[in-house]
Amino acid sequence: MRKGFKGFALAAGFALAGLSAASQAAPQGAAAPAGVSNIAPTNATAPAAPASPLLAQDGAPATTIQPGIGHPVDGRIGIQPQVTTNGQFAHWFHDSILVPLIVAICVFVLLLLLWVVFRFRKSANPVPSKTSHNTAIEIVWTLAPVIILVLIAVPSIGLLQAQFKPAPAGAVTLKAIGNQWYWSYQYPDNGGFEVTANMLKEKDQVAKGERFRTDADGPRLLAADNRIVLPVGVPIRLITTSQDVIHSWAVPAFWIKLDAVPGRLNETSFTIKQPGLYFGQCSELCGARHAFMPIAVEAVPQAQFAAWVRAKGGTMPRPGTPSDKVIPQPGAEGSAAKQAEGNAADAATGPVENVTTTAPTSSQGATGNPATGNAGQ
Ligand SMILES: [Cu+2]
Repeated sequence: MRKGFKGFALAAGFALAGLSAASQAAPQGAAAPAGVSNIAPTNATAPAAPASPLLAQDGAPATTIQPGIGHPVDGRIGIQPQVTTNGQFAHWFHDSILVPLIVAICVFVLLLLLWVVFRFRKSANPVPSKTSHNTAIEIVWTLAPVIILVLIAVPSIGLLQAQFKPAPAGAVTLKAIGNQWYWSYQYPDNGGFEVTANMLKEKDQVAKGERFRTDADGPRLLAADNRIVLPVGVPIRLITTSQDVIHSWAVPAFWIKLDAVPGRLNETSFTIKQPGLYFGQCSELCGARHAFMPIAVEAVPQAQFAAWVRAKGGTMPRPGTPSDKVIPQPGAEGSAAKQAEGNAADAATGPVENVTTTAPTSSQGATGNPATGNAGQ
């Protein structure tokens, strides 16, 4: 709670500052909120980062929403367009194999029923047949479903296997930690910085001066104050765990839904094929605000990812070097809050790049909507 109040106080401060500044439509040059920095070295020395919702937390141009990709669409039926190999295969398997098969079987059974009902109705068939067995037809109606199921099982089990394939060497590790009711993220291979993502509330739900959702942030209930950034074309090792109850990290466009279980690490891997903005939600009933812990992922080219990592105070691992960073489990001695000291020490001794752009690691409170961008509107 204390953190929440602190966040609110900051928000109010920004609101006052914002009164004299400008609205979100203000041109480049408005004052940047504290804690926000640019990733582009060219902007590094410019103190004035525009406070716009079109910019990410670190001041970089946020990926904009692509129509129909990475988020649900009103009235659309079917699976979201997929941007991973497994997702594309599953999409094809569902649309081209399973649905036609199910429709064909349902139509066949329906026609059989209609024929039986009509042909053998009492008036047309007053004397019922005494036949009780027909070996040929019994073999057919046993074997046909077996063959269909075996044919489905082959690609199905292959897909299941692919979904649990361990990430290859050189993968970027993303650790997603479920909390009631928000997500926190760690990048263990990139210096271990943390990102906390809370849902952005609507304008009428926040106190004056607090940040609220705009269309640039994403759809209602899906927009998060901090998007996580992942590189395109690089395998991602997703590890999930939880601080309290079981959550589930799910992004439909990635074909990923992985339970986050307290005291346990679940792992899967995927490779995002196309840059964009992808939204998901916690998909395990986890309590009162289960519906309010969205996931927002920006998939960007590798160089941009590296710039974002550096802006967050992290480092890019050297090729072939395994991570030597040990991140304590949530709640353990030395976790998140106590990590700050260590990060400061790392920053002092580690490779120093873009010194002026190094941002503090993000670890705002669970309930704070930090004031950036549209405060005071
Ligand atoms: Cu949850």
